[in-house]
Amino acid sequence: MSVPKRGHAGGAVSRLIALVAAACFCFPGMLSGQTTPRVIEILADHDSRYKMQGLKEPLITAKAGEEITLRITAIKAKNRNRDGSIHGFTLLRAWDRKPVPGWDFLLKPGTQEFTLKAPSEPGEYVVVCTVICSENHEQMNMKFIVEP
Ligand SMILES: [Cu+2]
Repeated sequence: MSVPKRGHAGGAVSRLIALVAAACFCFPGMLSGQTTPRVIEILADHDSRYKMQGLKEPLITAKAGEEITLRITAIKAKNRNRDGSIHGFTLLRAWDRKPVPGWDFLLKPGTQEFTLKAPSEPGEYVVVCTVICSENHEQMNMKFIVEP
């Protein structure tokens, strides 16, 4: 009686599967082409200004459709909304002031994160505050450039 010897081949296959599984587990981004979204830190400050560390004028730059994480820290100016929001963060297309769907946030005191995709249309955008946070509310805005 001869028993078919499939042990070797089976072992090799299962070792390969284990290796691929380990690689997927350890480097999911490498295999799927994904990366962790870039984190962009923004301060929505008590003087009704957006600020970004190291920049004289705050400016967000992203590739069209790039996934980014906004980490926004909000500090109260003078006024808050009835719902407790102290600043807003709404993205408009600079050329026609149309809001970008999904890019409309009310900020509570403290730090909050939003992960989302940059607009797919390259061009100049503007972030505006939507809470009447102080008498300087109107100047609370910042540029957002979407690169092709
Ligand atoms: Cu504001």
